[in-house]
Amino acid sequence: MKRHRSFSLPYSMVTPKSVYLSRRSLLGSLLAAPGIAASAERIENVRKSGYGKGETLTPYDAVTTYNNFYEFGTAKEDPARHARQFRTRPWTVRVEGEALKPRTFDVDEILRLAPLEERIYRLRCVEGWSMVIPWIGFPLAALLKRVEPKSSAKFVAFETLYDPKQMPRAAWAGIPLPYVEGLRIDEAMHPLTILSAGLYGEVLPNQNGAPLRLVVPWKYGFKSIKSIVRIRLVRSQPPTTWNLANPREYGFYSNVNPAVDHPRWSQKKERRIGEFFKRDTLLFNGYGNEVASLYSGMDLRKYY
Ligand SMILES: Nc1nc2c(c(=O)[nH]1)N[C@H]1C(S)=C(S)[C@@H](COP(=O)(O)O)O[C@H]1N2
Ligand SMILES: [Mo]
Repeated sequence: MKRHRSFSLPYSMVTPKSVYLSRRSLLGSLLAAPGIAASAERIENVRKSGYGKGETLTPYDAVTTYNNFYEFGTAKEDPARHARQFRTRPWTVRVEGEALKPRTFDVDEILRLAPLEERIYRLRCVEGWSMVIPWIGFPLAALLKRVEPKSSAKFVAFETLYDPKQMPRAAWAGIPLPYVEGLRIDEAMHPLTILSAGLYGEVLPNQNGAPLRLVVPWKYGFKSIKSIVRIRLVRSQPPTTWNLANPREYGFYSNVNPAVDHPRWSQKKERRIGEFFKRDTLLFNGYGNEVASLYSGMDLRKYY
């Protein structure tokens, strides 16, 4: 499952940023060569948070070359190769539905709504691997509050851009597109739930979901939808891509739970990318102190 790749020096480390940016378009085709990582701009004014302090980070190279982003291909190395030319500006996000002030935001306006924080979160993929990633982001609640949700808003539905012209491999994704995801309103408003625009101090690489993706650390990775263009406050539980693709294997909640096996494999253990021995998978991915109360009284085998 794990691929070993040679480390490539971020281009921005060897070239002044101004030169790098002006050459960027000329370099487009060169950077499209496999194995050359186009490094992104640094994000300024990010405050550290306490989340994940002391945890060993998954190397940048693994975080940015071992990805799931089926719109750009289904192999782990596909998104890093095939999302290079993906256009993430201009970019707008429509926030609508059961809200008093629905509206369309420019992504750069969204990034100024709340202070940006670095948060080190564990990400556990349903496939059985995990990573530790220093995200840059802010609570999703900060954006949702801007449109003033009505009390009728019980769930939140998210949608990824679907542009077959920019995503020629999407036809072979094997899942319905556009990619859609959903959260219950209390999950969406939870302080652990963030929108991320960066990682490792830099603007989010396209393959990781630029310009804006969700990160929900106590749920399997597929809930963390990438490259969001639409967020809808809704009255009832919205459809989600993996549940549509295979409802027996992927439920709406998809909380990390070592006691509930995937129908085709155990979820008791996981491989932290970069480590040799497997680790025990933790209930709610280890975030139970913060989120277990959201599910009190719910049968987590039924609501998987
Ligand atoms: N639009 C979209 N979002 C997506 C996916 C996808 O295929 N398309 N894959 C999901 C899965 S299965 C995982 S594990 C995470 C991976 O995030 P990462 O590549 O940044 O580690 O993104 C999730 N978000
Ligand atoms: Mo995943």
